[in-house]
Amino acid sequence: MNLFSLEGKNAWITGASYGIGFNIAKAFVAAGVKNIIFNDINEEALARGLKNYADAGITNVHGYVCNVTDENAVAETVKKIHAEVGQIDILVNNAGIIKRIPMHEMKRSEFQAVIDVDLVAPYIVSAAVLPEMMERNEGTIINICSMMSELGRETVSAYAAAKGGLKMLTRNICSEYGQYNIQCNGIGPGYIATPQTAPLREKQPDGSRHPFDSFICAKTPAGRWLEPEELGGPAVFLASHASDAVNGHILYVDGGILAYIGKQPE
Ligand code: NAP
Ligand code: GCO
Repeated sequence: MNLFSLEGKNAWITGASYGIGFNIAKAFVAAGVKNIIFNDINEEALARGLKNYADAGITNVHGYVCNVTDENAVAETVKKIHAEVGQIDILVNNAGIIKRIPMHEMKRSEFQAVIDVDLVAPYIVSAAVLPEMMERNEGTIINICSMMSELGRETVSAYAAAKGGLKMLTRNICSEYGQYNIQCNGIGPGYIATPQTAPLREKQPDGSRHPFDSFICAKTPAGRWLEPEELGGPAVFLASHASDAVNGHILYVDGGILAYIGKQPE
């Protein structure tokens, strides 16, 4: 038996048109998943995602337009997935946003928007898939957390509040639904080179590196940003039978940031 096989499984990864979610999908396909299901916020984003999957040669993919903060849209999407694809064996709550604004300048609506996508949506989507998982007495939920589930920094108050909350939602889903043979774990990515972090890596007008770019390399033992592909292996582990006894755990995939005080300036 291949402990890491996902053969026969259907996996729904939210917001997986590109970035971390898309790369987790690619790793799931390599591990033999039967169907990848993903959603994005509108037709245009969905079409871009479908093209990315087609370009990667992935054909067992089902895309849906669904805003994960909209309870009715999520309920409709779950119904469609059950009818058109089948049971949802694995759910990855990946869709996320960030707003980098000093907290005292942030509007309540901006703070709320981040909380809605990064914390409330994982509750909405998990609550929508749990009943069927409970009926089958089997299921896996993976929540994409963050360094900001543990650490703060200037300008990301809403994001840190949401991702800290998501860590505890993960532990609570484990506590509440472990009795149904449901595992809920989190992945806490470090600093990953995706569109979300592109502004932090932008070259300065004089061609020099963005100060945050240098800062993150100094904070990461390997001295580099991580690539979204590097989240694939940990996600396969948490989705597969290899991790059946792992529950309520946040697996930090951070290249060692949380272990390291950082490199002193030269
Ligand atoms: P990304 O490149 O910005 O991708 C996020 C995806 O979520 C996009 O496809 C986006 O769709 C989708 N999305 C946003 N709001 C949505 C909504 N309401 N409904 C449906 N889909 C929605 O981000 P990423 O870097 O791959 O991040 C993925 C996850 O990892 C996020 O939860 C993020 O917070 C987390 N994370 C990222 C890093 C990092 O360094 N990059 C580190 C730790 C954690 P559109 O853009 O197409 O609208
Ligand atoms: C930031 C970043 C982060 C990361 C990530 C860290 O502005 O500090 O965007 O918050 O994206 O979640 O793990």
